[in-house]
Amino acid sequence: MEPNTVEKPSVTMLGLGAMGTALARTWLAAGHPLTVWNRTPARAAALVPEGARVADTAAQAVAASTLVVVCLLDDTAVDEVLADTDLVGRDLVNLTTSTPAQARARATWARSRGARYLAGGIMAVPPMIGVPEAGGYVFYSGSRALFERHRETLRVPVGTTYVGEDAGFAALHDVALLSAMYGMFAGAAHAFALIRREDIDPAALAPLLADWLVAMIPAIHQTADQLRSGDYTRGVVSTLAMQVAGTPTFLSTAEQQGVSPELLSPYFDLMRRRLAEGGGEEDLTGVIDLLVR
Ligand code: FVH
Repeated sequence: MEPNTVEKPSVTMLGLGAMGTALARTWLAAGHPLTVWNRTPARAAALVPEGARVADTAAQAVAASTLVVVCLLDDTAVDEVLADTDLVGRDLVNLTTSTPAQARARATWARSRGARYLAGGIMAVPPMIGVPEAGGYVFYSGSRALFERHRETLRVPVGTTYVGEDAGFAALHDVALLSAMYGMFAGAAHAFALIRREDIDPAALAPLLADWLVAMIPAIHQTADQLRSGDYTRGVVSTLAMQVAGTPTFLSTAEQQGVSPELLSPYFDLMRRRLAEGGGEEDLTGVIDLLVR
């Protein structure tokens, strides 16, 4: 068999924190020539045995490859690191967590500096990088042409999901999913608090809770279907009126168990407001309209 002599595209990686290092290692392992730079040089030096070339400055690192991947703490760090670099002709892929507004502003800024721009929102933690079965991925948005050009390289560390030309969409999808995650964690925190003072092993509740949350997942698709159709009664199984009638049971149980209702009450307040507006026969979807100002 002929040896594979096609050289993989070279990559520059700026930022070698926990995430940047994990990303860098996968490109090195896959045979991509990799130039790295990090504010604290020891983190870059640690990758030399794996084949990384270390640049002395961010500007030198940017000059080393057309594809420049940035994974820094925040947008302020991106400003500082890229300030004295020449981005003309570079394909800048920014995986730093940002707000949608920051991502859009950064895209405009990058284009004004002569770069093509792709924004990323990482849906993974470092141990998931380079482990396809872990299910992590990165949301990308901005230049579709740029995404297509580097798709093969970008998918080396973790999966890719392109969500549109608007550079803010990757951040928006990232924050939307993580916000839902925090809602789930809040619900689980309340559940564990309810049993905290009882002779119930949290480890016994955990699988029941996890299975229940998984069983409720189809409701998310039903919500989307109702939002698209504008008919919030479509397919409703448990009406808002019925669910509001049940809320005193939840609040009384919390009180009896000595648990603050502060995580549940705001959601119940919204349910009651929607009921008062006449949404009793609907699903819970009407709450979304109360949130959108
Ligand atoms: N780690 C995680 O679980 C999450 C998963 C989801 C995505 N996030 C985002 O990824 C970005 C980087 O996160 P990280 O885990 O690599 O973060 P750290 O390990 O804290 O490394 C931070 C790097 O940023 C450098 N840095 C910070 N400030 C500056 C600055 N002013 N100038 C230059 N570099 C700066 C820092 O350098 P050093 O401390 O090593 O010198 C690290 O390279 C982030 O947006 C997460 O939200 C990770």
